[in-house]
Amino acid sequence: MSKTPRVAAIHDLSGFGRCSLTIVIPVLSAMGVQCCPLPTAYLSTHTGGFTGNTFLDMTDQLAAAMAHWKSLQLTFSAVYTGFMGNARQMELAADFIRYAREWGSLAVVDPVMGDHGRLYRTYTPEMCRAMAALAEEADLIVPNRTEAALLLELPYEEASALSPEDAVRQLSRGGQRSVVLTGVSTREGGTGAACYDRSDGTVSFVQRDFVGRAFHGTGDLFASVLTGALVRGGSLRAAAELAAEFVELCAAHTAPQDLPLREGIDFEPLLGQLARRARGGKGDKA
Ligand code: PXL
Repeated sequence: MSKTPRVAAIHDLSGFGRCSLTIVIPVLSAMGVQCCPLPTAYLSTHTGGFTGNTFLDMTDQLAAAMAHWKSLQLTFSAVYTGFMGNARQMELAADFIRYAREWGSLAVVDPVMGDHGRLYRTYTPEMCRAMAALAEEADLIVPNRTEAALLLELPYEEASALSPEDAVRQLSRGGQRSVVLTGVSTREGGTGAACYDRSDGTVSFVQRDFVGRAFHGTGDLFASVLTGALVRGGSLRAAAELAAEFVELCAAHTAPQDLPLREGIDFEPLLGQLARRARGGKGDKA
């Protein structure tokens, strides 16, 4: 049996713009983790800053691929979900998590729905309700502040006024799931995350410099590194540290290039560094 951790990744594939599977696959691979994609949709570009993108809904393929994998009794270290095309896909993802959990799999749900106080263009209220139901299945959720408000069913301003500690505790639903809330700033010029670890009930913070601008794809980059570090045996806090550090590194590399924001965060040249950090450095016990 291979010792390489294996992750089932349920996200969209956007051809241009750097997000979801074009981040998840290279990041997990660089970290020494086998990524098995279950694409929810193919889009020519992501939906942030581009108009006229194509959208091929892959719900039927998703259901068929999951059924095939179940028939093969495939096992995974984690199921990691992100951007969904419709509410049905979230039900399928929840069902797949329940299957994989029987074999000991961790469920990481990035409840991708929006950012900066606004829903992504393709998300409907019905999809947000389905995402909340999917998040019920999670061992760990990784919302940004917009998604936290949606999960807490609070107006954005009200949710943002909660202290990060209160927010993650409320999002944990009485300690049922771990939470890494992103977009948390604890000092001037800083950004990072608040982490609620359900294994010991503690809240901790990771904080790095906010460099440049809010590049597209940073949420996917953060959650992918986090997931990779966790399945390699790191603690939640160490995994969040590594994720925040790598996002900062990539932001510092991207900022001076002055690329259009919609082209995303220029992480590819830094994957070698991530691979070295994942193998030996802080953020990973393996
Ligand atoms: O990064 C989140 C994301 C993922 N997938 C698609 C998106 C977005 C955000 O805009 O449009 C297709």
